[in-house]
Amino acid sequence: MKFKSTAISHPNIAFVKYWGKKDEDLRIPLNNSISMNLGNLWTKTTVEFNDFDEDVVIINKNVAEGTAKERVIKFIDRFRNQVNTTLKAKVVSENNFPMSSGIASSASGFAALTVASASALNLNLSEKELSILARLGSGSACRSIPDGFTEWLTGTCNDDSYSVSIANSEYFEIYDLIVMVKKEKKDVSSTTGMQKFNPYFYARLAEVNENLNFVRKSIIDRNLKTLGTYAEKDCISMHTVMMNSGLFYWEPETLKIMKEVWNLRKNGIECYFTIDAGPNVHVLCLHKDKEKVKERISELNFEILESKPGGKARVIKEDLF
Ligand code: 2P0
Repeated sequence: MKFKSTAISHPNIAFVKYWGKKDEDLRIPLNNSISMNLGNLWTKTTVEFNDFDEDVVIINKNVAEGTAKERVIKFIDRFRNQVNTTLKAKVVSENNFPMSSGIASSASGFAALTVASASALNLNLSEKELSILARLGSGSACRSIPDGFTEWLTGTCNDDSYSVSIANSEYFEIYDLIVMVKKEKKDVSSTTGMQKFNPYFYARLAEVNENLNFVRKSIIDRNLKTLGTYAEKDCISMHTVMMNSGLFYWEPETLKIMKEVWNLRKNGIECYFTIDAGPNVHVLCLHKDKEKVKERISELNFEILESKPGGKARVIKEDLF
């Protein structure tokens, strides 16, 4: 019997953000979050359990060592424990987007690793079980398991903190234009950053349910105006919390693009921004405005990565080794 399988998954962009945990080890978040899978970007991961001498992890053709390798092996151990095996693992993973681009490769990375590992060991897991396992690797990874637009339900314990699909990837054709401000790796990781608790977390929690309700409904109604308005509000709310922990992810160019988005809107071109734990700006728009937005931002000399909504994390036939 062959214990080998390959999966593909997409990173995601949150419209209502995850920032702060009520349980660090289990990665149980303080609030629900809502995101869209980015279909044009992917991670493919092949996992094989076999009679190897040692565990090997290769990411983007480089052999992983140190903490990066340890995080993957700790994750793989959960699967080994489930089936009571001591077989060693070979993990090979590739992204079609630069790891240093500020797009969370941990989300698509752990989602693909979850689906490939479960499939390699012939575990017949539900989407909910896969999402729970992915969350233990990296919180936002649980949102990359279901299809399209997904909501991570906070839950109270390991068994009820997972993501569900609000709408599939074909339901609402919106575009994320990722404006690259800086390609270097960020100084402070999200995991470390969100541990720096401060009083503004409470202020954010007081308004986040309203943002969730509007964003969830705007996806169902296919209403970019409401989605964008509340995504911008939620992004600024999260960055306020971050800044009060001494984490300034914005660069001058970040603000320049934010203002350009407002300017474009004033001129009748509908677009909205959101920003993750980094300086790059995600500009959301409909197909009809996409080329105009791209043209204007290219004039300001920024590189753009474009994506439409993506599907769920799934097994594919082409192995990477
Ligand atoms: C999000 N981020 O909702 C937010 C917005 C970053 C800013 O989820 O500690 O890498 O592994 O659970 O998943 C990034 O956090 O953190 C993230 P861990 P993760 O997309």
